[in-house]
Amino acid sequence: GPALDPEALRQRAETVLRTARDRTHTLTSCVDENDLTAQHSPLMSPLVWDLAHIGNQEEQWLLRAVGGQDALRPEIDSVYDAFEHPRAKRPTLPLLAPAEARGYVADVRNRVLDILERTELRGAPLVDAAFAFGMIAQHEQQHDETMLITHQLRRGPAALTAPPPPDTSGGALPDEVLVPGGPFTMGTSSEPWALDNERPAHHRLVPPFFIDTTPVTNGAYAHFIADGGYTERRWWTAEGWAHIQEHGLSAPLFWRREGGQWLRRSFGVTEPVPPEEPVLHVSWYEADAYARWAGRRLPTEEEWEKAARHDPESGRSRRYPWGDADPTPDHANLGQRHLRPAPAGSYPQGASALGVRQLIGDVWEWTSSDFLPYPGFTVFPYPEYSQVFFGPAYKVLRGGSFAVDAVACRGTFRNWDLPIRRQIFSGFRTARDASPAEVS
Ligand code: AVJ
Ligand code: FE
Repeated sequence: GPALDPEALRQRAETVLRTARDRTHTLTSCVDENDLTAQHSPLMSPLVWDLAHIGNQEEQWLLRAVGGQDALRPEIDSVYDAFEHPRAKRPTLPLLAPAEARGYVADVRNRVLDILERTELRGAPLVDAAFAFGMIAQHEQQHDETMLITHQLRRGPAALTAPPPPDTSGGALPDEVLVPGGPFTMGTSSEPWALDNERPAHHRLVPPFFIDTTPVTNGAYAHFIADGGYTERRWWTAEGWAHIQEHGLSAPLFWRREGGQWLRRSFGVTEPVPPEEPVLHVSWYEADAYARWAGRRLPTEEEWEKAARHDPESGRSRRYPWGDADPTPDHANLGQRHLRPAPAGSYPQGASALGVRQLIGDVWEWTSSDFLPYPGFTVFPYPEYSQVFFGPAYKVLRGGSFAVDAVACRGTFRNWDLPIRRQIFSGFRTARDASPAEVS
């Protein structure tokens, strides 16, 4: 954002750390001890693992690396190392019990706030502009989203509730928007808390294309299902087809057909699938098949970012679709204020320069692109954040969901996951090439 003076920067770092901790508290205090230590799905860690892992990462980066202090609990580093233990095995580890884990994260945080008070936030890359503090706030928020996924998978009555997002979708919108061809600036070299995979800023030449004005809705997705989408081989890649056969998939995760209508389970509540909301809990394979059925394709990652950031008047790339100002509740559905996406076409104030809606917040959007480094990429500060995942196994998702906090979301932010994943808050929009006649 705009360059902050040292005191404002310190205040901002403290605020984002506190916001993350409030959310962590909400997610870990609304269920009992059994629910914290149980494994609600083999896809996820016990909630109490995420809790202590949040504290352990904070200890490693802010207490040890920035503060230069000795380890508080060196013996637990390996228990909370995500690479040593797959999620399915984490319940068998000697985890800190809920009360111990709470005490540990609070102890780390108190020491970190002291360190923040006395660290000069300039001079070395890790502390410059409070980078490591911003990185750790983003890390905690990413695990808060992971814990929210665990809550969604959890059986039993609702533990979390939230009001629905406002419906600001009034008025007819065009189905698609033309994004003119030409160069644009992708990635960033100036966003202080951008993570390594978002860097550096570089030029890309993108041919003209059309992109959906809004994410694909449940109603549209239900047409795909009703039209035999899951039974016709021709819409699917070979891997996608094999995957849906092997697992017997015929609808998004959490959907169920009953009495001639689609129901879904959403945070402990079963409800009719709302046709106007963006579709949620689909894999890359499903998104890709839908797009082919619709006679379209997924956007590439660079197309998505150009649609989100390119201002055709100035030729520059914005921080967010609406401009450079940080998100407010009028711009986007972020931060777990709501537990669902807003109806397609909502958030007119969050539209891009070209009129594309809901690029930020609501649902993560699958792109057709593999997760790869940008030209000039350098690991910072550790290879296990991004570098070890680069390659064809992972597909890029963009834009964030209702479960993403603003600190971990911007026009350049990149997420990635396996193409089979659908417990994540994933949806998509579609695109197509623009023909020469449509461009002139
Ligand atoms: C960027 C969301 C894929 O949760 O696996 C958390 C973020 N990295 N701890 C993940 C992350 C290390 C990461 N994603
Ligand atoms: Fe982590």
